Amino acid sequence: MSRTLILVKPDAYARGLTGEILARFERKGLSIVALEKQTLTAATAETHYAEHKERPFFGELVEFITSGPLVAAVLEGNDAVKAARQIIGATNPLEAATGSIRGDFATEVGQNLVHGSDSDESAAREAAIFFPSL
Ligand code: 3AN
Repeated sequence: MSRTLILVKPDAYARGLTGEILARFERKGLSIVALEKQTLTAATAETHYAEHKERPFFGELVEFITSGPLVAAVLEGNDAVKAARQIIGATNPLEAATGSIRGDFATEVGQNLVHGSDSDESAAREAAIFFPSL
């Protein structure tokens, strides 16, 4: 068993897709270990996205992720990072497979609904940002 950190980003929350998205992870076999609605400060967002600091879209990314409430969750299951990323789909929603969250519900890379950790190390680092007492 391993864990991953996912974010139902502000676009998904505003569109009322939180339940739909969480249900897909649960149906895959991932269970919810921690779950909380949060609104991020710029400082927290910059910490979370630290690896993208030099990317041209970093400012946009921070602005978007702090633009409204999101739902953070720690999920647990067999190879949780890989399982969650399969459910989420490719970064660009227009390249994401039909049946994935991004493939089914999004068209823009800047508003791609969900974040999922990309490794076990990232999952541990990110879970500590959103759930420091876990
Ligand atoms: P993923 O979320 O699929 O792991 P990353 O880690 O490459 O993708 O990118 C992190 C986030 O940065 C993406 N979820 C997306 O919101 C944003 N992003 C990535 N590439 C671009 C881009 N070319 N333009 C705007 N935003 C981007």
